[in-house]
Amino acid sequence: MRWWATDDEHKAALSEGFGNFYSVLAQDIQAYTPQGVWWANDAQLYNDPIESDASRPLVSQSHGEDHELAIMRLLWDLYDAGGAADERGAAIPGVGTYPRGDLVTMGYDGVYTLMKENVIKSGAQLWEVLLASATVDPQIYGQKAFDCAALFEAHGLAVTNLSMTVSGTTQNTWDWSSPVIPKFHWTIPKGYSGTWFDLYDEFGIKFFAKDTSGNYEEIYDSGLSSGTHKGDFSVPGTWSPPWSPMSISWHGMVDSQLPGSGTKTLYYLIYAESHWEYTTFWSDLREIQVSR
Ligand SMILES: [Ca+2]
Ligand SMILES: [Ca+2]
Repeated sequence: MRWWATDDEHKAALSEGFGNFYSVLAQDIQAYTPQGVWWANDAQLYNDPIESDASRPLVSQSHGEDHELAIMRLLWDLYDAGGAADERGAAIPGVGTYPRGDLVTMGYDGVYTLMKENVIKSGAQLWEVLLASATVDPQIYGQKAFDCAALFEAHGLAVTNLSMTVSGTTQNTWDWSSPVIPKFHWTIPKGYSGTWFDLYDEFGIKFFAKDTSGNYEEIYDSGLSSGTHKGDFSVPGTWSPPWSPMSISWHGMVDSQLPGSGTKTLYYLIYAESHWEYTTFWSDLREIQVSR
């Protein structure tokens, strides 16, 4: 959690989740079958990261960076081979299933070296290090940045359920002839510390276009906002705050990418932070098509 948890709690969750990661790693290496030891939670620690138990949906059980199981699952997914079908997202008709599957495979050496050499003490620090490692140039990011962001979203450390609507209809296309500027929606992850509450209260949106190298160039950043009106973000207590860019911003961005007729693929994500702290977490990218 970001809002009420302290730095010490983030650090405790990180160290506990790191330890749990080793537990399930050992079970996996030994092809261990959970013994169902009463109250020992061995089945839980085994099944969750191994992703073999559909009754334990990973997404809904993770509660931000002070949740040791969320950290464990995150480290596990950084480690394991994964694949597009590994991890579950929410299917939005006509848009796709997001966050995308687990597409990161760092292996044991990769995860251990990452944690040790960067002296990682919190989920936020883990994200910052991973993002930095995928930053090609200022505002240009490699695919790895978003593959990692997909895992942070899957495990409850970033906003989720992103969608774009035009006149109330969810879609991933927009045409220049439309008089309506899209709105963007998302779900704020909930922390769990005896009660449920929103983890974040400040949000921003970034747009990207893919360059010829396959990297993503940032083409628009709204900046963080905690307001409640059009053009702003975060309606406290509201499950899915809508946001719509100002017309001049939206048209300017599309025009810069698509000055003539045609179709262009753009990408966006929502980033979030708590005003109590200042680390932002990125969601996975969503893809939209603009035409003119
Ligand atoms: Ca993986
Ligand atoms: Ca995985």
